[in-house]
Amino acid sequence: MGQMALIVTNPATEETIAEIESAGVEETDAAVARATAAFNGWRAVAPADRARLLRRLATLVEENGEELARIESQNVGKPIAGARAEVGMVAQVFHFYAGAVDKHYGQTIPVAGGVDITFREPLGVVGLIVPWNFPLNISSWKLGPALACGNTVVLKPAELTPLSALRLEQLILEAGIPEGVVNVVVGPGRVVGQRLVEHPDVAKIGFTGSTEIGRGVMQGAAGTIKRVTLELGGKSANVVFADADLEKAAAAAPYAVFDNAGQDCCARSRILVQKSVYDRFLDLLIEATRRVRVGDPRDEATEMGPLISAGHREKVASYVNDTVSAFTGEAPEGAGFWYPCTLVEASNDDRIAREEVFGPVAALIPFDDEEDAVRIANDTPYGLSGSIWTENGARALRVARALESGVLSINSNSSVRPSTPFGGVKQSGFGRELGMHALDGYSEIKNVYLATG
Ligand code: TXE
Repeated sequence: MGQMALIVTNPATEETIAEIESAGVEETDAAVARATAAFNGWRAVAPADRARLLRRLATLVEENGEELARIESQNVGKPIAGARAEVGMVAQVFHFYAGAVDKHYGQTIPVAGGVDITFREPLGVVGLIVPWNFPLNISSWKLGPALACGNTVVLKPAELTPLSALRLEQLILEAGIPEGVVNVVVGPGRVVGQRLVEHPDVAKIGFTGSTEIGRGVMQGAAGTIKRVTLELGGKSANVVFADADLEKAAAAAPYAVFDNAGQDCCARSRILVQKSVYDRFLDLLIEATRRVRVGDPRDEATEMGPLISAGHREKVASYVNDTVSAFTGEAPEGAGFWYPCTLVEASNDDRIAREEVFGPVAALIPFDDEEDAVRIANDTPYGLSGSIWTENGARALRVARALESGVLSINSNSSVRPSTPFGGVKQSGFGRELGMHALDGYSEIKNVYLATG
């Protein structure tokens, strides 16, 4: 039964931008029923035609890019320039999976007495549960491979940020993807999300969100032995060695944690710096952080907007309150959930260095040598991303091999590209999104033996 209206807010102004009827269990079941009914038709669409439909969707995302970027900027508080880049990636992701549809092959395996063939079969109806930090982007990372493999979908955006998914749903239909193949359901996680996790007709949950809720998703999925892919929290390290190009590393470091106001699972929120260059690096970092332009997300020059909500701002502040900040930047006053860029000197045992803050707050931690750096970087329950800054190529690769992390970049902050696998180890989750690897999470291998005897 439909529940009360869901109020959607612009976090930069605190104004209501939409009121949406919130779905409940009944609407979720209806969406699963529509997706179930559409499945046989969708899986039977010829691969080249499925590819063409995904390509048309990618083109529609490009053509409507400015509108989508504005929706995302207004609903999440993202600077408009960054929102445009994110929408650009969404189109690239759909282009990539359009190209992947007919390149995800089975095999023939040498056996005695016959022929053995593997097929890549779709799973059925998949439930996609998405957070509020990159609503459209993360939706596309899951939708692209799910649709390419021939699954049908129920997509649940975060209740704070449903607007871009609702617009995307219209574009999906406009692209000619049949009705029922993608169904967006807006409602509370503990109702709609929970129902998807437990629903007997949902074959898999693709989840991005907190480790805590991810744990519940995994438990809930056990009842029906659902497949799950979990992209969870992070506490990634940005490791700066004394032999790094310090100017370059310091100029990049703020954007590794203040992008999206730090509400990024890949945020390199622990900055590990070799002791011999610590003071110099700190000076450079403060200088670079001072230059981050915080303000109105509609302004083309803005680099950082507000946090998502008042409650989230309180949570972020609670991490900083009992520490001594090395630097606190400027943030607008008045309406909006603003929080300044903050640098804190810490030990890896401090709460601020152990838990995901999910705000523009970086903890600086000194280290002695390479061994010490690897030890500290790995001393966390998480393992999603990270950066290594050094001009020594052998060291870069040695440390990259030693770090417990699903994604790493050397002399860069970059974590995601449409064609390369993305995902975590340890309590950051499992399964890979993006690239050809994501297709494995949205298909099942069927083995068929034909006796030729
Ligand atoms: O995440 P939730 P929240 C982290 C980050 C942040 C914290 C809380 O530290 O501060 O999580 O954010 C749906 N069954 N990350 O509360 O609750 C929910 O509706 C099924 C890291 O927003 O995990 C939303 O669609 N689904 C992360 C999605 O789960 C449920 C991104 C994520 O919400 C559910 C976001 C339930 N019982 C937050 N309860 C990252 N790593 O990128 C909620 N949901």
